Amino acid sequence: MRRITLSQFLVGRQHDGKINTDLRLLIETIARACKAISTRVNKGALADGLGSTENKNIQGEVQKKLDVLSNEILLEANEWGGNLAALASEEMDDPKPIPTHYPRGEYLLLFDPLDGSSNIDVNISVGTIFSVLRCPKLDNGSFCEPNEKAFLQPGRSQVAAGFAVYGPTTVFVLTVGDGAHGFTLDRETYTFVLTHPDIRIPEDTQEFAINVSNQRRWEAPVKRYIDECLAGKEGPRGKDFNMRWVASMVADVFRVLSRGGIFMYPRDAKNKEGRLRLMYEANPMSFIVEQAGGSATDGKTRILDLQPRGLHQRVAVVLGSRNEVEVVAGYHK
Ligand code: AFP
Repeated sequence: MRRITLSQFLVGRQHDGKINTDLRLLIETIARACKAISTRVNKGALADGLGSTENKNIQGEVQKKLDVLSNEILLEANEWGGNLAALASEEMDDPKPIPTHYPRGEYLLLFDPLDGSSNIDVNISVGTIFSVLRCPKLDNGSFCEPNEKAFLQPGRSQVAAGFAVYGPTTVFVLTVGDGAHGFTLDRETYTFVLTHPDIRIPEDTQEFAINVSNQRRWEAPVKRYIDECLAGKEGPRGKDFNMRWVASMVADVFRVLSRGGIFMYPRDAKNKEGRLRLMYEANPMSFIVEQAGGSATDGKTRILDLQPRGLHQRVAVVLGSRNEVEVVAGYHK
């Protein structure tokens, strides 16, 4: 049976009344930008795309050349479509309102243009993560000023979210609130084709993902959980566990979506708020994971229920196979 393309999938969702034309155009535009980023990432050292710039982003992290380029690709692709009020990015201190010489629309777009960029120079999978919110409206029905405050909505307000993982294949994973679906880039036709319809995360797992080098800094519930995984069959869990850690959230989350698992970046003595960013990493990934039947918490609270305080705030993340996330949440109680 012929597979359908991302465009056909989105037209279908529009016919079902799930999304409107503006949101369909927005997602198509983001996917087209991800194709352009994928092409640049795949060129690697051949295109002088590796290495770092001299400047740092608001996180105080040295910006890789491809971080900056990926951000520019997403900005240029999305500023003229007439469906956005503003954009926000890990690579930009403040939100960027759509320039006044372009029409504005009802959506707010947030993205991490190149997640896992510390892996770029060593040829390990990286990706792009995005989240779509509605711009709040004033009582008279006009849009609020699309400043930082307009973006500070809990993750459950997202209308769409997704990510592209640039790995052995480029896969675009999307949710518009009715399941999570994966589209593989067919490089012959240069179109995204539906290859992973209605992704379901197994409720149980024997595979955990965490950066164990932080172990001495973890809080007690995390220490207990990982110790029990390491104790294996002879320990309280009564089964052996395996470990994976790519240090690219997009790659680790795609693996969890594909075969189950639990992904953790907990808060610790060094990363007191956690390391991952709420608005454009944890929220979109949590939306996708929940739509695939998994769950996502900061240890105590469902991530999608967290009220953001700042555009670049960090958060602890425990997400994946529902029953395993429940074990960790139970230890935090
Ligand atoms: P970079 O984009 O700076 O490489 O960070 C990637 C990331 O935000 C996320 O994708 C990884 O899961 C996590 O950080 C890796 O953190 P560690 O380098 O501390 O393992």
